[in-house]
Amino acid sequence: MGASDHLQGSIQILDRLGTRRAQDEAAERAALLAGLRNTPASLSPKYFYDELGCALYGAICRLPEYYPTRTEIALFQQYRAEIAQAIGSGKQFVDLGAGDCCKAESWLPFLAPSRYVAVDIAGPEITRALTRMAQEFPGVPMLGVLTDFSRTLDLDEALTKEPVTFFYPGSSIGNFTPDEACAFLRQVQALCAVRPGSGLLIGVDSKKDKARLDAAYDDALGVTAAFNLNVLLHVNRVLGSDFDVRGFRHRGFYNAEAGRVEMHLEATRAQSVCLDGVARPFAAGERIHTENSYKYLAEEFASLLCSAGFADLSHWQAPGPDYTVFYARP
Ligand code: AVI
Repeated sequence: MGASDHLQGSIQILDRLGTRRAQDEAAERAALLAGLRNTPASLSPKYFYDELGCALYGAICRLPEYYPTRTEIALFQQYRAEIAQAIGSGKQFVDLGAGDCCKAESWLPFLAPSRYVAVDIAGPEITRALTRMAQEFPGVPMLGVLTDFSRTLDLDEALTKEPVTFFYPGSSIGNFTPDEACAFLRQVQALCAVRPGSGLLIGVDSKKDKARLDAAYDDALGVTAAFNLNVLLHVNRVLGSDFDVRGFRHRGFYNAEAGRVEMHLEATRAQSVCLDGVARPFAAGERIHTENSYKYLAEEFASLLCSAGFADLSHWQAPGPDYTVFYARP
């Protein structure tokens, strides 16, 4: 274990984030500043997930308008036995973007994994969740890997040579551009290819009518608005900037031409924000692009998986088809 790794009871935590942050904190900061100074301004959606952001995302998943989570859960419940049979049991189970680990929890009794590896950028949340998981599944060794896998999936060291089931639910793949998604899937494929018997279980949201997608990302209670605006508080802590949350409003809508939902923060008035000692003026109506959420027809996503080197695909679909779950093998 490295200096930043530690044990908590039967749980091991590998803090790749701490190690990497120490190495290139300056580069992270420079990239964030450059994005905010650009016209149009943008930032990486990974800044959504501070403690409050994780809690707000948990609340989004319970909203009546936000159908992806409950649609995926229903799909998993309906086809659990069939999917579990396709995957097989006794493998390492790697939960990408594990969060509160709730999505993986229901799979453990069916897949009887040799170990559970929760990978996430959010440290406090993963430690809390693994403590709960360790009590629920005392026979399954638990490993938490704190890393930002939107850059590289450096998991080789954390995995044994045994087969792995990668689990990437919630259509989080949609938060990458299609090119980034392909590059990410290639990394997963490479980790699978050297461990025969491995595969990827992934959930993907479908293209659908604009009204449903608009509502899913701009809900009546304003939870998604709070989730989006909270990124400014997080950025203020990271950069020491002085964004005024009340000076921006949430925008979330489906861009059918681009096949993606876009989230932006729109300046409600002309204002100036101090970014690293330099004023960044925002005109009234000017936007910061905070997130893309790409939506895929099943055949589009199947072809993306094939481009990434996966050859053996099975899929299960929710009515509509609103949502698709794939199990992909090299
Ligand atoms: C995490 N990710 C899959 C969510 C999505 O739907 O793109 C994040 C989110 N953004 C707004 N609502 C939910």
